[in-house]
Amino acid sequence: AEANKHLDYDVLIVGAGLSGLYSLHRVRQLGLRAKVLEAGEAEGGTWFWNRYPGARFDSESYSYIFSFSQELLDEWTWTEHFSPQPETLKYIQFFTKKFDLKKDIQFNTRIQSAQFQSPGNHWLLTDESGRQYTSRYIITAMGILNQPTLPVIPGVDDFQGQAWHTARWPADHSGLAGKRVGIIGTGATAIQTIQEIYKMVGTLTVFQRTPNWTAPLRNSKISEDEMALIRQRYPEIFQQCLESYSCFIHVTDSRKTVDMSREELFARWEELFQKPGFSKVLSVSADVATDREANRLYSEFHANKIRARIHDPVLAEKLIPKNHGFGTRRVPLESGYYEAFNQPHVRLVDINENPIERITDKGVKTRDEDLEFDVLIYATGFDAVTGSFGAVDFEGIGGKKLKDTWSGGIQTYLGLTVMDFPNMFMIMGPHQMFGNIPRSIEYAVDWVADFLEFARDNDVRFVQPTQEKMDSWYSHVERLGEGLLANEVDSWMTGVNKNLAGKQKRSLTRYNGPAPGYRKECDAVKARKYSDFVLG
Ligand code: NA7
Repeated sequence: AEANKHLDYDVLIVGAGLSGLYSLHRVRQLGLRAKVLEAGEAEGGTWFWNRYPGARFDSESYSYIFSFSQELLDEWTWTEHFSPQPETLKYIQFFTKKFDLKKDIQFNTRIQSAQFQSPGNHWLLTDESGRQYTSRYIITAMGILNQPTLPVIPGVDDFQGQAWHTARWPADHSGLAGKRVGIIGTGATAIQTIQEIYKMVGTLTVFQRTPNWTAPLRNSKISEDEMALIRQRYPEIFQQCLESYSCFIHVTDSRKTVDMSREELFARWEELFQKPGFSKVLSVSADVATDREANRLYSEFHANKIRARIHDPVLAEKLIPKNHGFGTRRVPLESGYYEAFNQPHVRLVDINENPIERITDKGVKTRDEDLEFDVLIYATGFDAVTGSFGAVDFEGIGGKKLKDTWSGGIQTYLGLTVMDFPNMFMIMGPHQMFGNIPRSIEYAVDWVADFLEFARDNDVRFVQPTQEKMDSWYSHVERLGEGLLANEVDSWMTGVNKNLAGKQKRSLTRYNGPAPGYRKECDAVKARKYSDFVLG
């Protein structure tokens, strides 16, 4: 830290969501001078911005939080098995207060550029207002879904009613009562939104391009007694997360689908279907994710579940995905989504049959109809994973731009670092383990903190991976993805966003393998005392 005295900070952290908050806590524990720069007016990141009605975890609340502090686990009480957004935000506020993090967070500060300074080996960050900040290291903690994208439809600016993206929901939505509302999109966000807002609006029209698989969440309240039991079970819960493929508590069935009789199979699937949470996604046999026939059978099982819930058989077929199998895109969990469509005031417009031609001043003009709305909601997703990086002008050694480095495909080492962008660590960067996000965040932040401790003790002022290491990481991640049906489908997980010119083709976006394998690789790099990196 002596060597950094002329700099404003040892470490600058961009973003005050879970990644940034925990980074700040860990970095401060090392005695380093740190600051979090956050664009929003308060902490919470994803859980600050996404406050649409119905926003909630679809992972068990007590598995989807920080595990590092026994005190925090003891003091916090969850009231629902799948926490709604307001409670999650309160948890984050509680955490922030408990560890006195706010004094080192600067809100309302949107970083516009980040330039690596060589000579000097430090970073220079500039915010929107032109204010500058210097530090030896930077940690990007910007989130994987934080740049909302609007649909590319002519006339989006013409609409004279109220319109917003789900990630920019107005604080007060009492204005929806009795209104004629249209919603575009049927992804995870839309599914959670639709199943809530149909209860308050006058009419709801859902514009669907691709139906998604979704299955019952089966949320329930947590009593005080149950919470006491959960507290006792925390070590066991986190151990389960540690051992599982993607850090969830659900255990994959070790049997092969083809080895099971039809009776056995359907009895098992029915059992999983009745359970709360991701069991129906994660506790089936692993071959459902790779074997076409297994996947087809399981998809058909779910299609029949949908058919049983939708009164109109023609409508039911429209709501059943035909071009991608169950689990090949992120499966959100629902509470009454299908029942919404049985209501006379809710209508589905399949835009493959009746395309949207333009947004007008009064609503939406489809090929066949002129529809009028008071409110238009865009549940149209995000410029995922790399979008946060695209929003900042990252400049590395020799004026190299990060967007150029990644233009032909994302390159990273461990999903944590990039060559030519020294002293920069990414939390939830591309090619990093996603799965249970808080579990992945905790691991990545701990790994980075361990490195910073090493750097502090060994007076390291420069760190970057080599091209060779990035190439081998890319091949490793690519190899792990072979045979995954999910990688044959367009989604934000495979780097596709049809509303963005640069994201029309699939690319390698996330780490494709099991979390224990990811951690093994990263642990080995640490055990080698970071000799995989160029250190200076
Ligand atoms: P998603 O999953 O990217 O969903 C976006 C939805 O919006 C999806 O149904 C899209 O259809 C639809 N969309 C996007 N653009 C258009 C246009 N131009 N016309 C019609 N429909 C469109 O984002 P979410 O916010 O729902 O979820 C993101 C993640 O957040 C989720 O996985 C959770 O982990 C939390 P498409 O499928 O592209 O045909």
